[in-house]
Amino acid sequence: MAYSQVTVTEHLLYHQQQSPQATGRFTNLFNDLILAAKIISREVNKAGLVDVLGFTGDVNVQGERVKKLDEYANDIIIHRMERAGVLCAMASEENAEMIVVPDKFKRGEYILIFDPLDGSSNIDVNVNIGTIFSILRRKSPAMQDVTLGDMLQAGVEQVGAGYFLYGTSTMLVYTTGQGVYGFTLDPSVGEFLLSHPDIRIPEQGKIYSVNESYWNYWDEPTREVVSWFKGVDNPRGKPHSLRYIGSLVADFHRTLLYGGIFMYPMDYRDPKRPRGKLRLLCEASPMAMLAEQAGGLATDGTKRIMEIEPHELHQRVPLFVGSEYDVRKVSEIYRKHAQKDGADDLRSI
Ligand code: AFP
Repeated sequence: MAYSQVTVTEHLLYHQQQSPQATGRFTNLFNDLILAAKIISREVNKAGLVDVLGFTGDVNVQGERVKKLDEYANDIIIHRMERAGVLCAMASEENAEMIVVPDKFKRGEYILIFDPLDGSSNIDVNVNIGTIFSILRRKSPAMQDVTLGDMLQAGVEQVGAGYFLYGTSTMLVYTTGQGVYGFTLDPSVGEFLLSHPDIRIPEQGKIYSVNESYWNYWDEPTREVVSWFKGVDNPRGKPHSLRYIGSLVADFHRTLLYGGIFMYPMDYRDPKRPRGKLRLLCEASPMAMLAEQAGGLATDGTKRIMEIEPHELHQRVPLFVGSEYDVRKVSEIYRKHAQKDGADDLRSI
């Protein structure tokens, strides 16, 4: 069968058959999520035509102004997924607390963590946005109430991760730990068709992606990292090109296909509270799983993103993700500074 004729459902069923313990519940989860994304995609595509643009005036848990389409996407996913019969709980970037599937619906063992419409500040200018998701299996016994502890799992525990990209075409890119696959929505038949089988991220890239306006908020090691990508001291002998959309799904998608690195480092906007912006559970962890499954890497500068143990639902983390060579370079520079700082500390004793 030619790639372009394989639907995402066929692809999921094929992988389900490869696993003797599979019950089909995971495939059901995916199918419901796909339906929610198709509805969001339809609304995003006509965003300029109907009265869904503009701010609602509300503020979400991250202190950002919420747009109508964010709310719409959030509501659609929650509505569909609580009825899927396979989830026990969800967490959304838009909700402060975890969302337990109500008693009136059948519950299952899976947990869905998602960012319903990432990059929403780009909606008004018709730039790509997306839905990011991470799928976990609950740790506590099914007879007990699901707890926050069930949500706070390191990235290595994810059983699936991916994103929907609403762009020039709508795409689904996902992994269940057996490689990364990309599907493009064919609007004429309403199906996601396999368009990018077994995506591999190039070992070294030519592009770096970072919001460089924060230069004055960065520490010395971070400035050295970014300077390295602008420099010529690399196997190509040329500076990396800069590309930054400001929508993680779009910047990550380009990085996955073309290689290079996406960075959102820790900054010192508030010197007392240095922090990254991106959320560990609904942004960094799923992107890290995709990157690793495609042969790339993801780090916070010192630790592998996939191994970071979360301690709160909306925890933020610095993120460096992309081609293996480029991400290793980042870790190398941070390590060099950490060793130097350690030596300086020793000298000052
Ligand atoms: P919005 O959803 O508010 O547009 O934020 C998008 C985002 O979380 C992520 O998609 C981008 O990579 C990042 O923020 C961009 O942040 P900066 O504007 O600080 O560069």
